[in-house]
Amino acid sequence: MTPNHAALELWPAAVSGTATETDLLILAFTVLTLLLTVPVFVAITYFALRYREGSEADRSPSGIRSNLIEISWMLIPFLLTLIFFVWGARVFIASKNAPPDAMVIEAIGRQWMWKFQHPTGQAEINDLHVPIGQPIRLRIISQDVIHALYLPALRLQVAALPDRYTDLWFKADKIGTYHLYCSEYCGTDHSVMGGEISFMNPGDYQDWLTHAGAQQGKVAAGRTLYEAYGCAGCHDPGSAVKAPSLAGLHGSQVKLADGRTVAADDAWLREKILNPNGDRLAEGYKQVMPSFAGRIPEDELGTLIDFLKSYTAPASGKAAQATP
Ligand code: HEC
Ligand SMILES: [Cu+2]
Repeated sequence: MTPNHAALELWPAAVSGTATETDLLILAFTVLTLLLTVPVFVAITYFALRYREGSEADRSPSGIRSNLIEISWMLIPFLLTLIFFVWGARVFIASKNAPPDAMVIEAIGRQWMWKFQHPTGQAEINDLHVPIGQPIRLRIISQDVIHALYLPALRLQVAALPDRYTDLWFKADKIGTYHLYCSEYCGTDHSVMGGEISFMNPGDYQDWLTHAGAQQGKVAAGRTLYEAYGCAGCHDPGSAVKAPSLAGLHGSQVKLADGRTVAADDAWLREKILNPNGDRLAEGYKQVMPSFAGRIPEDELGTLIDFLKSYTAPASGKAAQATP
């Protein structure tokens, strides 16, 4: 697909409701700013000419003293700009809270490329294909320095940080292909760290997925990693090491040896795997879990966490099975 961005555009295309609303917000705020400042500049010019040195203008005091005028010139612009505070805050908060049914795509920044991984396992470099009409959440992380994922057609930009997940979500409603960029200076080839995002009809997206290679699903791939890195050797029932079962762990509350209780979310799992012996020891267990920092690459870590997320409590007696 060739990108359908014109060489010279006055206003970049907007492909989601949020993007259109962001434009409207900026436009309306610009108009308000003009309404509030243009009269001031016109008045300054007028008075500068009318009362210039040597003019015959009447300079006797006008005698007008009105509290009403004083209060209203301050209060009305204040209230008008406050509307934009509320409006802007609403757009911002909505853009931070993905609907729970959003499809999650992994985005990993590294010097100097973006890697995207679809829930069904397909991965792509620099380009991203997504279906329209469906909420999509990008779970973003960096494997080295700070990057930022910038999607102008969606009016969204989020930093990609090492060691911490950030996210953004959108629901596109127009098909098309647009630029995506890294917008945080990240070294020599920062300027070429980018590609294209294609918004496709759901049917075309399915075709694309098939085309991109029907690979092992992410959960199944995660199970493979879970075994390959030896997690299963300690954590599965029947192991010689006394280690807690990880089935049903994601989303639960975990008791730590130091008495704290933490929520086992993506970020916490990630920290636990990379640095298990910091201050994250589980209550009633010994410090035997090795650190996997530097051993598991970022994309595999994401896959592993996806597996743990879907890893439910085992049926009684038999080994735990992940729901693919
Ligand atoms: C040598 C054995 C061993 C290996 C290998 C191991 N773990 Fe652990 N793990 C433990 C033990 C023991 C604990 C409990 C003590 C602690 O919190 O460190 C634990 C705790 C955890 C916890 C916290 C569980 C809770 O209830 O607090 C998570 C999550 C975890 N491991 C994930 C993994 C993953 C993922 C891997 C593979 C990449 C892995 N572990 C590899 C032994 C191991
Ligand atoms: Cu970058």
